[in-house]
Amino acid sequence: MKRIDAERERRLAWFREARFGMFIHWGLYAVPGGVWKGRDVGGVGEWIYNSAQITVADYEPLQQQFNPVKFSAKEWVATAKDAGMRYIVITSKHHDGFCLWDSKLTDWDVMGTPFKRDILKELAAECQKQKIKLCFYHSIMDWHHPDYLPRRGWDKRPVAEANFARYIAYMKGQLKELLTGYGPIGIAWFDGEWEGTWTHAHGEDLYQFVRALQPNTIVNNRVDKGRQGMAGMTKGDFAGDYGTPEQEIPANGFGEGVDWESCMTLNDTWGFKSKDTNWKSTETLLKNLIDCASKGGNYLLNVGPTPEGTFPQPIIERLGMMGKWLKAHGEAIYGTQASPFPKPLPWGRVTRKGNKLYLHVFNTSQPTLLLPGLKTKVKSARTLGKERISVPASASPEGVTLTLPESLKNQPLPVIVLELDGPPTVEVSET
Ligand code: FHN
Repeated sequence: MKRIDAERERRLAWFREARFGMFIHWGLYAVPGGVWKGRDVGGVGEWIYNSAQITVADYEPLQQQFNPVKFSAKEWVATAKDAGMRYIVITSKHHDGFCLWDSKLTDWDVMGTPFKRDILKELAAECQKQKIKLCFYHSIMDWHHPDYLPRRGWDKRPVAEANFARYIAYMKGQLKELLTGYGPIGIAWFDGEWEGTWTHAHGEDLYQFVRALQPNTIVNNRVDKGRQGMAGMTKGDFAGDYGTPEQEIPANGFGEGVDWESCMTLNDTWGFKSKDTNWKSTETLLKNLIDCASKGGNYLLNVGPTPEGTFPQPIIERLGMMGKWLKAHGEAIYGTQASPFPKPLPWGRVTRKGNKLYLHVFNTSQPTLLLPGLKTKVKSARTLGKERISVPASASPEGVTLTLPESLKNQPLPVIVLELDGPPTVEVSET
C-alpha cells in the first residue's frame, strides 16, 4: 500500500474527514435469524448457510420468504445521519451470493422475492438526498454461484462443469451494474478474498477494473491478498487504498498517509440474529469511535436489520445517543488527525486539528491530566461545548498538566480543547 499519490490523497479526503460510517449486513439470512429447523445455529447470522451446512436446494426457498415490507430507505439513511455517520456500506452481495439489487445477470436477487423492489436503488436516491455517501460491500466468495470454487464440503454439485474464470466475468458484470447504475459509489468494500482460487493477479486486475468504472471510488485492501488476518493491514505490495481491521482497534496508529477503518458489530453478529442481545453500551461505542480517530482511523459500525426491514430498537437507541454526543463534540472527531503522542494516554485519547488538540477524557476521577512531553506553549484550554469552561494548564519539564474542573467529573466523555502556539511538538522520553 505504498502507492502514495496526490490523486489518492484527493480521493481519500472525504473518507478521512468522515471518520464514522454505518455497515449494513442484510439479506436472506435475516429470515432464519440464526435459527434453522428450530435449532439455534452458533456463529454469526450471515454464515448460517455454512454453520448449519445447508445445501443450495434447502437455502433457495428463503428467497420466497424475503418480504421486508417495513423497509424505508428514508428512515435508514436518516438514522445513520442522526447518529453522526457520514457514509453507509451495505452488503450488495454477501457470501451466500444473494443480490440486493435488480441484477440482469441472475435471478438470485431481490426481484425474485415477493418484495420485488431494488433496495440499492432506493438507498442510492435517499443517500443523494440526505448527502450521505453510499458504498457497496461485495463478497468475492460466492457459495451459491455454480462457477465459484472451491465448493463447501457438503455441497455435492459437480465441480467438473465449474469455470472460475466465468465466475469472475459474472462478478465483473455485476460490479459494472453497481458502478454504473447507482450514482457515485464512495467505497467498493470487498471481502471473502481469502480462498486459494482468488489470486494477487485477480486482485490487481479487479482494483483497476473498479477504478476504471468510477475513478473516484475508494477500494479497500480486501480486493487483493495482502491483508494480515483480523488485524486487517496489508503487508507488501498489494492493491487496495486502506486497511480493514475487524472487531479490533489497533494498539497505535500507523503514521501519516496510512489509512484504515475498523469495522465492528454492535452485538456479536453482522447479520440479524433474533436471540443475540449482547449489545455494546453507548459509552463503549463512543470510546471506540474516539479511539479510532485518535489513531488516524475510521469506525465502521454494523447494523443487522430484521427480515421486516427495520433496525432493532437497541441499535436505534444507541445510535441516537451517539448522535447526541457528536452534535456537541463532532468538531473533535470529523476531519481530525491522529494524536501527536506516540501511545494512548492513561486518562483518555487525543485528536488533533492543526494547532488544536482535543482531549477526550475517559476517566474523570483524577484531579489532573498530564500531556507527557508536550513542548508547545498552550494559548488557551477550555471545555468543548456550550459552557466553554476555562481549564487551568501549566507547563513543566514533564510536559503540560491540566487541572480538571469539578463540573466535568460527572459528564460522560467530556472533551477539552487546547489552542497551541504552533503545531504540537512532543518530546518522547526514553524511560
Ligand atoms: O465472513 C465475513 C463476515 O460475514 C462479515 O462480513 C465480516 C465483516 O467484515 N467479514 C468476513 C469475516 O472476516
